[in-house]
Amino acid sequence: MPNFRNVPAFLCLVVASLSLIVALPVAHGQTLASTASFSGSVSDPSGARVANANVTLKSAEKGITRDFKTDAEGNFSFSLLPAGMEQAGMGVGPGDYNLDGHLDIFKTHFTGDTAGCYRGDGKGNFEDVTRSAKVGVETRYTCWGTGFVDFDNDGYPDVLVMTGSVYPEVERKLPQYAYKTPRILFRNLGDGTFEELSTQAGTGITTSHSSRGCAFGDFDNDGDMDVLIVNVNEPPSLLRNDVDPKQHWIKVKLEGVKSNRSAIGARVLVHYCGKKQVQAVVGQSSYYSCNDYRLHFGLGPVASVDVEVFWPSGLHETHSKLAANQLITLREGVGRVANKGWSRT
Ligand SMILES: [Ca+2]
Ligand SMILES: [Ca+2]
Ligand SMILES: [Ca+2]
Repeated sequence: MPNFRNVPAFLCLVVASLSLIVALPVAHGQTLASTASFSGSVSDPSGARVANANVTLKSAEKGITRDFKTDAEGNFSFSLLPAGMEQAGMGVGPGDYNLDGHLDIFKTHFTGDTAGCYRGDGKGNFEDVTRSAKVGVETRYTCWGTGFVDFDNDGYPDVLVMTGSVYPEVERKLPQYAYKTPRILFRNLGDGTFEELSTQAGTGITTSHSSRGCAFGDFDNDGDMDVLIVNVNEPPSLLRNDVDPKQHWIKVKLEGVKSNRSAIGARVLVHYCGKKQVQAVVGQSSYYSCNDYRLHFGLGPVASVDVEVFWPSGLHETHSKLAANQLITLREGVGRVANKGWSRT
């Protein structure tokens, strides 16, 4: 069970960073009229080494999610995600909630609507599994930053969602639409479904704020994922997560050589318990935020894992029997190198 507590937020300026919004006003001859980009996520769900950009746009009348696809020359075309659905997209995060090695997408929406969970098939196609994954139970809040992160290190990525109304004046007339609202935590049950944890995950979750972006990372390097949250007109929240230390984990940091040095665009596949989880190194995430570049995989009781790296250059490397509970730094074409800025042994 993850347990989040607020800690003094003086570190926030070190950790927090605003990142780009994917802005694609014209996509290869197709015009997007009356839209505004809120957040985006660029990844390569099909492994074809051409990126897809899942962009949440809010039009003048209705919010629409566009799934941009690129061809080998870098030209974009777009389609709705999934076809025909219109929702007020806010934040978006890629991850692999069902451990099939294919990137999935979690996307947040306005109050009165469900969040969206889209299961990828590894070929660039996504199926809306919001209902079957049981994340459609929560519709009370306007939702923003989000992501698939394994907060309890049981091996199954969970979901955390930031919330907060847009208009502070509304609650005076309509008290059911509070300006400050609690965070939402969905625990992955490992069978393709989630359960919402409301009061069980600590005061960092239950305390109300009007939050927007969030960045996931392990700021205290103790092997569990913490969260930095940006709030409107108040200090940020830095939530320290405390979980069962018996659960294992591994972190993978990539250094590109032929690829870009930050390895943005790379995919890492970790094999454990007969399953495989994929994560992508992305330049932006959630909502106006940027996560820790060290990819974190909860492993449950597993003591060692096999790791595959798909570099943006096209190089595919495999590293076998890596022990759990450590950071692994992998340099493209070289292999494992010494960690930098990591005191844990
Ligand atoms: Ca998946
Ligand atoms: Ca979990
Ligand atoms: Ca931590």
